[in-house]
Amino acid sequence: SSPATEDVVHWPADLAARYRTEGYWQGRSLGSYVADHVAAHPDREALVDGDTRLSYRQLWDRSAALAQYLLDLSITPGNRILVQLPNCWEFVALTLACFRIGVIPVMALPAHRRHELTHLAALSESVALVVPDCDRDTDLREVAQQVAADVPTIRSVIVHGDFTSALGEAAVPEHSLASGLATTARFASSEYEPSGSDIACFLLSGGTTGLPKLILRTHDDYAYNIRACCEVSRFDADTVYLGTLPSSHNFPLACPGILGALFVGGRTVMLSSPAPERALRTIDAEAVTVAAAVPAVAQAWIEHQREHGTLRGNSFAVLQVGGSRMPDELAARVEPVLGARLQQVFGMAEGLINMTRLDDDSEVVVNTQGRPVSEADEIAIVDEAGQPVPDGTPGALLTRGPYTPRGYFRAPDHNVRAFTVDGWYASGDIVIRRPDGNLVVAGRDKDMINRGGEKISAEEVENFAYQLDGVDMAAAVAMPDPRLGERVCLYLTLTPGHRVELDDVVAAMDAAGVARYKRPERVEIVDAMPTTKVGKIDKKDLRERIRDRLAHES
Ligand code: J2J
Repeated sequence: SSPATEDVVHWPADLAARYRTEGYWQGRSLGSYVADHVAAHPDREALVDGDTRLSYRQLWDRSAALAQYLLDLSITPGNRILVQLPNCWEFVALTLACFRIGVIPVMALPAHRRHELTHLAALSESVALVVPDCDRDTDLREVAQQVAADVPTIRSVIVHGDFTSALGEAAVPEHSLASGLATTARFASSEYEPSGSDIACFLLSGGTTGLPKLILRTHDDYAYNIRACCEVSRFDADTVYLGTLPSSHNFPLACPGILGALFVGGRTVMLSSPAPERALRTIDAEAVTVAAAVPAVAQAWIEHQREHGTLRGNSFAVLQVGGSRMPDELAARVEPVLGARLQQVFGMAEGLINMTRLDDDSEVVVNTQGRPVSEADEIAIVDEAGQPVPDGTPGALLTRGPYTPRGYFRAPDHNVRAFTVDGWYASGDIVIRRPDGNLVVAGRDKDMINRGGEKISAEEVENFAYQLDGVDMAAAVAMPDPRLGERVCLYLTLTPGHRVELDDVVAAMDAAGVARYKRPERVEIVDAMPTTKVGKIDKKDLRERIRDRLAHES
């Protein structure tokens, strides 16, 4: 039931040995770091979600109940389960339960729908799905059953939330997370304790290919990711972290995020949405010290604070911002308006995390995306021939290190392109290294659209366009947006006599069960696609066209 070895790319043995001897990898499970705090101060508050307040002991007990429940459902060490939950304390309890018994959560996003869930479940050979009863107007119990009908490894669906209404057609049995939490815990944790080299979880790649890849993170490497981030962000027992970005993202989960707060004996306050009024009120009410946001959220908080002055307290010390490029003008407003120090974070679920330091000069914090969190992170910035470029010159960012895996799960063909023969991960980001070592993200050479931090593969959108009658050529490109940074614009050429509009593309994507955030927001019909010298569609030209056109329209 554990993944086959040929699906997994390991670090070279000598390097792995070095990471162990030098203490980066400590040979411990993620849960064991939390267990230390359960033992040392069981009654300290660990997690707050609305009216629910859980001490370290209570959170630990609930995770034990869920662990036992999974075992009762014959979900055993090495099995994968697809987890799609909103931000809630149950997400944390379930994640810990998995970490404690070596069940591997696949971190799906709340916005995912049948299309993504089916792919992720099939690729990971998940044995169960964990979903909320609904999200917005979508009945996810129904979606989960459709996924289960298409993915033969799935044996059960575990539902969080309303469980009373009858289900139309059920491919597999449904269970409730609530009854799992009511399980009288009796599992002997030592029996299942994972080792450091075991797989802890699967994160999702931002995706430049048609369908997202799975990133396998071991207990050793992810624990180091968390510890290194905790150190740079100075997390400690007094930290109160606001978990408001979707928890299954690497940033709020582990950089240092929710898990970071648990690693240091701090507290996390969960919020289901980053909407400004409630978020700012919660920061005051819970004396939050640190929050993580994407630039669009930071902007919304700043605007709200300027207009309403909601934030009055002085607990808020650090606002981490990352996921997409923060405009320098916005960065400059964080501290004056919110009173919190800005920490820019340029990270990736594939590993490498860069951060500005809390004691950096304002100039660095405002104008750069920081530097690697670990002295063991290797980075190289290279030109098209793969040769290093001098500081100050843009180049493609390559990286290796103790928490940057050497390959995607079960993706040998893609790995050849995404990793060099020497094991460097090609992030697809174009960066400039300043002489002081800080990086500035200057662009990218990957075919992805970054919509307010959510990553959209151009190829995936184009594939849906190609399914429409009359579409001859399709090219999805980023168009600038003042709030989200980028949105998807779809360029099409059509076979004569056909008409295709934005609604048709959106309808096709909806029918296929695709997450809403991937929808193109504008279609441009052209007579012919511009091409490069080698005959590929010239997306740079298209990006410039739509940028000029939008500037003209406004
Ligand atoms: C520009 N681009 C950025 C930034 C990420 C912390 C923070 C973010 C992520 C994340 C993460 C950027 N400026 N500050 O996992 O732990 C773009 C880059 C990068 C890609 C990774 C974390 N911060 N990006 O965003 O896996 O293009 O991780 O390669 O979702 O986001 O996306 P993702």
